[in-house]
Amino acid sequence: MHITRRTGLTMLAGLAATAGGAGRAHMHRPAAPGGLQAIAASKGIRLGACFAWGMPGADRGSFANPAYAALLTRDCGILVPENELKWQALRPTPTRFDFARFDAMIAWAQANALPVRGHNLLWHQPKWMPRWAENHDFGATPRRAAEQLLVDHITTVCERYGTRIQSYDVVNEAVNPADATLYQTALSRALGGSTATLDLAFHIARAAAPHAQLVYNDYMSWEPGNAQHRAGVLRLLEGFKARGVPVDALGVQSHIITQGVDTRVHIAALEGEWRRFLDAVTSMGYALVITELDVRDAALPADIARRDAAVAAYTRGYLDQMLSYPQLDDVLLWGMSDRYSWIEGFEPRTDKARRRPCPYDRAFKAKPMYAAIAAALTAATPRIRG
Ligand code: 9MR
Repeated sequence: MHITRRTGLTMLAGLAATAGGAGRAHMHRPAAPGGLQAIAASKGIRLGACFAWGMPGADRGSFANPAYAALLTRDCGILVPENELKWQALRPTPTRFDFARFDAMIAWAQANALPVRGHNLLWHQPKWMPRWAENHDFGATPRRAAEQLLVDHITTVCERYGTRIQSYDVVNEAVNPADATLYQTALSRALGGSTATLDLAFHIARAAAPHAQLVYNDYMSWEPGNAQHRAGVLRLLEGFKARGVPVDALGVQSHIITQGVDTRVHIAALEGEWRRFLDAVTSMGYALVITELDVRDAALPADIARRDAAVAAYTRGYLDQMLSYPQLDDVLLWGMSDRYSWIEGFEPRTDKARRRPCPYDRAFKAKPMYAAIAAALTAATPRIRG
């Protein structure tokens, strides 16, 4: 089955979930001694992180910042662009693609034999689409025009990077946590609805990147308040199966939120429902990927030693749960250093203390969270690869 850029949904009708996907071909890079990836590799796991584009030497979480690059090459076996593959970054206009930044990132990763995940092919919320896409005139045949836009976008990206990208977040955050329904965008309205849009995105991705693992990525988590979100995601995953949509894995973002210093008590309270959710996901045949792990510490005291200890314990408890699933091979952090974490801007602490969500602090010194990740990897059962 080959989908050209001219192919629309009509031509995709009846398309079965084609073979392929779930490509687990790993690029083999000897892990740096003493880093997290060295431990992960001994278990058949990959540990990774997001990274950014930046001017050479700029103070950013970028490959071009030697201090950050050193953490990536020391601890990682896989990377993901934090922003540079999103529509907002790639698509300045309906007709143009701007690949310059991501090209530079993937070139650096390749030169260091680090595989890169693709994040993402469709962030299915109006506020995360480019402004032009939300105001787009889909013309006299809106459905055809919308299909064309989606086919063009996904095919262009997948064909450009070919087998250099082995795993894509095809659809990101389509479920509204408030009521478990799917968001609508201008694109999905023109295309005939959210379900048709998400299904089409996966079909196009499978056709354009048949080697790649295709992931639905979302932030439903284990803390209280996520029940609706989890239910919506389960319903979506069930629907994909029922309709034969080629989705290989659930991306569990894992922006986890500490509940207080008594981490043991909190984890004990959370793990039952969380396991029921993960059991439901994996029993449908989906693999799991931790795509964006970091820790929100608002519920913890400002005192750094106490805060770091609780963040570490919470991370360890979470990873122990997650790594007990043999369906989980890849664990990616949403940033290696507190210095560049998105959380500081998104959710500053009321006491103004700087957030500490990552394994390294602002001076690139390893924190207790680093040791917790190392310990969880050390304790993990080795993965058996076919
Ligand atoms: O960390 C990202 C931040 O720099 C961006 O401004 C933001 C909007 O593009 O996206 C952040 O990353 C998000 C990711 O793409 C999807 N899951 C939630 C992440 C944190 O908001």
